[in-house]
Amino acid sequence: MKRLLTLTLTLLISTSVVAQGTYTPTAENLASRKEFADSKFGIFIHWGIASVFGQGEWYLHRAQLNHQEYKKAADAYYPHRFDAKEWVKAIKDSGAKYITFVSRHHDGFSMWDSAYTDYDIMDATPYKRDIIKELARECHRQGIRLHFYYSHIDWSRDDYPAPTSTTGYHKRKVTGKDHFDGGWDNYYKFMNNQLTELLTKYGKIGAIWFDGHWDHGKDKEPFDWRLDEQYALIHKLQPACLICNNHNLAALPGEDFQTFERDLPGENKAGFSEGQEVSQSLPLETCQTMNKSWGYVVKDTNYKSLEYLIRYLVSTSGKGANLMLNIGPQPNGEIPAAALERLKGMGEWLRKYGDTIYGTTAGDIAAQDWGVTTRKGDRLFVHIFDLKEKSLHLPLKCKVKSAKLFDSKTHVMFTQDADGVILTFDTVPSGTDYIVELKTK
Ligand code: FHN
Repeated sequence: MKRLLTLTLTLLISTSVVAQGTYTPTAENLASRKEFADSKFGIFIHWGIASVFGQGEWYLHRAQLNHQEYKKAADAYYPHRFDAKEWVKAIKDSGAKYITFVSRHHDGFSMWDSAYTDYDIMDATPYKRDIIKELARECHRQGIRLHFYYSHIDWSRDDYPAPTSTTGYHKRKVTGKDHFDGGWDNYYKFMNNQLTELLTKYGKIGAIWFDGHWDHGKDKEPFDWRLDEQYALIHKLQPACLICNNHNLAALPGEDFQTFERDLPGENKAGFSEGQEVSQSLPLETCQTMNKSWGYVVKDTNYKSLEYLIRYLVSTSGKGANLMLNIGPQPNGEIPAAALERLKGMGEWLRKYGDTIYGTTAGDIAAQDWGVTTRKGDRLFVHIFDLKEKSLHLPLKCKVKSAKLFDSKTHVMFTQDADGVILTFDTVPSGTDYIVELKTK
């Protein structure tokens, strides 16, 4: 019997893979992918009732709380300083081209007026303002793409298949239940109803960014998330809406770009991307925190320096990927001052040097100790972060026609042979990013 069940499950999963395998992106979707790939810089926003505790978005799980107790935070959530106009302006001024807003994280709280739950901003809080509606209106008005993060996990609902999941032990412990009540089918319908709301009530949405697939990565029987049907629904509602899933795997059929958590594509310093194959055809993205946390953590004032963040953005572009940098707003609705300062600094830098970042593809040379390269048509940008001498050898295969400093437009001396190009400077390059522009054949 068990074998028959396994066989049926395997068949079901492979059928869904075949169904997903037939996905052909529409022309609008391809145009949207191109716009996304060219944008290079986006902002991630982790915000919700968890911010009230100031302990990050995993607090419910990490502190082993009963979700009924945790839910009481909703009644204390009154972000009276939230101003969508100010948020969007600060983010636009940073040079970011898209915002990915957490519509519902693993705690299950919805940041919009959802007809499918009372555990949302309108019904469960005294604030009673549809945050997503206000944010969407401003994004559309100020002209910046809006993406939604949507959690596949739900630590509050009984119909989320928690028992077999990696994070589910907490729910079992707190509730004493080892089964789920409403059933997976019910939860799946709930998610699709919510996704339909997000894609029909708030205008054009640039992407849906899923998270939580990994929660069933270690199930004894492979878990079928029924992504094919869910992805098809999204593409039917908004064909240009891109789909991304932070599952730490190679991109699955139906997905339109691939994301990497806290790592550049192909690297695994943070430990989420082990063996994760890098797509050769889809746009790529790296998501990274500004301090060490996603959601607001009161004691985490450990922000990365502006210089570090600029170099990280440039290095991400050097890999042909976008950088999505995270902000965890405070419970009162303000973006922390340290984050605002960094947004301002990124904007100032991008207004001067954005031409070497936006619309570029990966450079010709893999990242080196001294820096990285980015390319736009016949222009190759050499971004020097750290060089100890006045000359730099570039193992280029292409022919260089001219070399000049991006800033001052002064010519840089160069020689070329079969091994590549040697640039010679008057002084040792210094600064956050010393950029040389090469015209190549
Ligand atoms: O569990 C989440 C975490 O809270 C956060 O949202 C990050 C963002 O990429 N994703 C998950 C961890 O992989």
